[in-house]
Formats: sequence, structure tokens, C-alpha cells
Amino acid sequence: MSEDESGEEIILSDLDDAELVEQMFDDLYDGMKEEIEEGVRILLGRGWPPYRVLTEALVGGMKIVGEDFRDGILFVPEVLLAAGAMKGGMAILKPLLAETGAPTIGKMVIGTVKGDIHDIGKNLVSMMMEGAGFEVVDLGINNAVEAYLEAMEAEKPDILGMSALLTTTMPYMKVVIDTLVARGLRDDYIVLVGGAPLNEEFGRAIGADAYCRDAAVAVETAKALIARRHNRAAAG
Ligand code: B1M
Repeated sequence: MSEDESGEEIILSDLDDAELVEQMFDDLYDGMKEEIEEGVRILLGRGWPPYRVLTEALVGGMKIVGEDFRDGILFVPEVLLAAGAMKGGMAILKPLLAETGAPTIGKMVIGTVKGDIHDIGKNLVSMMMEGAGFEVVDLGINNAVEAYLEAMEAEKPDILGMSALLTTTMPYMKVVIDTLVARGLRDDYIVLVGGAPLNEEFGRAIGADAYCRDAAVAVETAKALIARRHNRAAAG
């Protein structure tokens, strides 16, 4: 149940469009899945195209969550709740978006590297990337180079994302990138890496395009590098 500042119940359907979107930002921030689902249904019922609901109500709200997460105002449990609420809304929109063929910004294959079973951070990155309009193929944990290569061959993503949380597993990212280089495939993909023990210097040293400190940075970096790629392609 959405509430205003004085604790009074808010009837979502009584709000006009702008007020409802503002309220959905608050509800997403608070991880209120049912309210987000209701808000999505109301906007669709008022004739909003699914892509507009996704970008203006859900992605807009998730952007605020991502910024506050990056700035240390929100923490992992809250972000997981917000991401869960967002997923609830997205589940309603997904089939409709597929019907209307809404453009995705790009596609990413992501997985935690071989020997590593940490997946909370990777899952957050996947959710935030999906929330920002990317198609994400999540390979899960403990991925050997063959698993990444197979998925890239099958999925033809724009971006390869790798996650590692252990100092013993992070060097495996270089194994994957070196294999791409050896097969002449490196320039076909934007390679983003992340995980708590990494840093920018490590990202550069192993030949990644960028190290992403957190999920919000991953989204910002992915968008910037995709745009740069398109501009380069357009310039011939
Ligand atoms: Co593990 N663990 N753990 N652990 N664990 C750490 C990483 C550790 C630092 C704890 C410690 O000792 N202080 C330590 C590593 C030490 C080191 O290598 N120097 C450690 C260890 C040692 C281990 C085991 C070896 C313990 C043991 O068995 N003796 C073992 C390893 C198992 C294995 O992988 N083979 C192990 C196991 C586990 C659990 C299973 C219990 C559990 C994982 C549960 C799960 O993931 N489903 C776990 C957890 C929870 C942690 C800590 C406490 C938290 C990690 C986490 O989820 N953080 C962790 C301590 C810590 O990091 N402070 C620790 C929250 C998450 C949101 O942040 O993953 O950094 P993070 O992701 C961020 C960014 O890094 C970035 O964006 C995310 C969101 O903002 N990011 C990316 C991450 N991946 C990205 C990919 C991208 C872009 C950005 O691609 C584009």
C-alpha cells in the first residue's frame, strides 16, 4: 500500500499521470513490488505504450536507485528489493515489448569466472542493465572460457561482462580476453569487468575496455561505449 508523508493511504488510480510516475519512483525506491505492478497496469490502461512505461516510470525510478547505491545512500538489501519490484513491473511489460518490437540499447553476455561462485554483484549488474534497456544473457557462476565463447557465438552480444570476487579468480579474466585476442575476436566485443578486488589498473592491464566499480557505473559505461561504437560505425 503506497502512503503519503503523513501515512495516509494513496490510491494510485486517483493520481494523474505525472503524480503516478513520481509515486512509482518512490515505490520502486522502497522496493514495493505489488504497487509497481499496479502502477504499470494503470499506465498501460491509460494508453501508455509499454516502452514509455518502461523508460519513464521504471528505468527513471531505477536510475535514482542506482545513483543512491553508487553514492552509498542505499545498500545491497534495499537495491535487491528495488530490483525485485522493477522485475515485477518488467515481467508485465516484457511480452508487450516483444510484440511492439521496442528497441533495446544493446546485448550483454555476463558471467562470474571459473572457480568463483559469488553472484550477488553480477545479478545486480544484470538487473540494472536490463532496467536500463539492455538485453542480458546471464551465464551464472563458475564459467570457463569455453562457456563464454559458446555463448558469444550463439548470442552475438555487443558486450562481454565478467565478474570475479576472489583475488585467486580475477586473473582468469585475462585468460578469457587472451583467448579472444588469439582467435581474432577481441575487437568484436566491448569487454567490461567488475568485482570487489578489481580496480581500473587491473582492468587496463588485462586488456578490458573498462573496469566497472558498481552496477550504476556498469550501466553508464556500457551506454557510453555502445554510443561510441555506433558513432564510429556511422563515421565509416
Ligand atoms: Co566470499 N569472499 N568467499 N562468499 N564473500 C569475499 C569476496 C571476501 C572478500 C570475504 C573476506 O574474506 N573478507 C573473500 C575474498 C578474499 C580474497 O580473495 N582476497 C571471500 C572468500 C575468501 C570466500 C571463500 C573462499 C570462503 C571459503 O570458502 N573459505 C568462498 C569462495 C567460494 C568460491 O567462489 N569458490 C566464499 C564464499 C562466499 C559465499 C558463498 C558464502 C557468499 C557468496 C554468495 C553469493 O554470491 N551467492 C560470499 C559472500 C557473500 C562474500 C562477501 C561477504 C560479499 C560479496 C557480495 O556479494 N558483495 C565478500 C566480502 C566483500 O566483498 N566485502 C566475500 C555485494 C555485491 C553487491 O558486491 O560483488 O562487489 P560485489 O559487486 C558489485 C561490484 O563489484 C560490481 O557491481 C556490483 C554491484 O554494485 N561488479 C561488477 C561485480 N561484478 C561485476 C561485473 C561487471 C561489472 C560490475 O561486469 C560488467
